[in-house]
Amino acid sequence: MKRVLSFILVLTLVLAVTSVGLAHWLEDEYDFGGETVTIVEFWSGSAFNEGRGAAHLAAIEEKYNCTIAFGWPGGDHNAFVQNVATAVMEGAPYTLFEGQNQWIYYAAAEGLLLPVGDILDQGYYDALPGGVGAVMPQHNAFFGDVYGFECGWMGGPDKFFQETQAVYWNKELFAREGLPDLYELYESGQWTWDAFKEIAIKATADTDGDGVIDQWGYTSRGVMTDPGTIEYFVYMNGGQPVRYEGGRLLFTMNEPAAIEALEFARELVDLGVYLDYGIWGPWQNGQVAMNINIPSELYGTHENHFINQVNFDFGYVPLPKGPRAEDHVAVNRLTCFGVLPLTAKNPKGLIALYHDLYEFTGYQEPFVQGPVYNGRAMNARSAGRVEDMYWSEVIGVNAPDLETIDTIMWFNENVTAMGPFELYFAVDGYTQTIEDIVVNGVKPPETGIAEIAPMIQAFFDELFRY
Ligand SMILES: [Ca+2]
Repeated sequence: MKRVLSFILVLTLVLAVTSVGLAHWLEDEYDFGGETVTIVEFWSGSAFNEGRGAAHLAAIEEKYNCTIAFGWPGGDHNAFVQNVATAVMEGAPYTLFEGQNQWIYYAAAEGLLLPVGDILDQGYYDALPGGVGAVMPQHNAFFGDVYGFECGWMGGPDKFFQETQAVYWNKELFAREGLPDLYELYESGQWTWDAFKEIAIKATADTDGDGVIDQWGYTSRGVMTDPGTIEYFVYMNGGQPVRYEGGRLLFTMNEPAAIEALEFARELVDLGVYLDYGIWGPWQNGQVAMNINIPSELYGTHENHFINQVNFDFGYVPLPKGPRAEDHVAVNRLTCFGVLPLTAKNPKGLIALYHDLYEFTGYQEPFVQGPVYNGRAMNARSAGRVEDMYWSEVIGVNAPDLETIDTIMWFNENVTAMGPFELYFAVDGYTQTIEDIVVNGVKPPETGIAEIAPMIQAFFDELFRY
């Protein structure tokens, strides 16, 4: 009996070793026959201009028998879609793009992208560092097809919650104005829109008596008409701005949770407790009680690393919940993926080359060098080290208190992807509608949304050939 068990054990071990030993297609050899492979990426290949980067580029060109050229994907969804469309029209066989998820939804809706669901097998996801492979399938699918493979820009252990918002709060201002501790409110289940509004009202003041308000309740990452600003409030209230139903993408800003969110935002503007563009100077000057913003502003490079450039104590608490919500939300608006135009040939080879190229650059020490704080981290397969560095050095060094770490860890475990809501920003009149409802207060939310909704739904239906 013992012998049989041992045999089974040995057999199991052999099988295990064999399955690991089988080369995944990422590790296969690919030959592009001397052709040009074009990588359209956010830094236009600047990592490979000189030194180690240039040497690495040359080695990859030799390994894959190709010449590598670089391009830039564009600064918004229009430019991105246009660039992908151009590649498709030219029949580009060896071009790949980095893009933001919201742009990718658009390009996918236009039928410009090659679905890669059959290619991104479990072995692919398993090969990605940290928890990225486990989370990615929730984010890279669109209307039942998979389009995105892992992309270095905006890669990092925080890849899927970098753009998740929460509330930075100025503890000293709160104490000075006799406002409650937001961590205590959150812990006791009282961190609600009512509490948020009440605090914002009490914090707003003319502190020097010159008749002009110089201290505000809150500011947000974007202005009211920017993608995401209003939508975060919709999610806070248990709603969604768009939803799939029976194969159709529905515009759902006319539903009660969303209408309430618009009403709430309008009320805050009306009360004068909200400040446009307050996330930098006014926050740093201590003139804003609450700053709805993203975690990566806490630990970015100097150009966007502004949240903790302050001389007061502050904290970071999840967003308050609206009256219809059962719980607090962590939703992520934005992340990035690599995609292939519909005309791509040898997709496995292109994806393997891409990962090979970004694996061993100077960005390998992403938290101490490179143009972005975590630039190419996710392509480094030394995942555990990167993840450890993220929590111990990036978050550990920059978090102002332990509760901030709790908030960011809560993101890490609970974040869900926002749907493709940014598509409706392409509809003429949408941002004006939000402006009229929230900023100018000249239209009730139901009226404004009822007027624009048919246009947006028709746009969706045409885009998706429903
Ligand atoms: Ca004043």
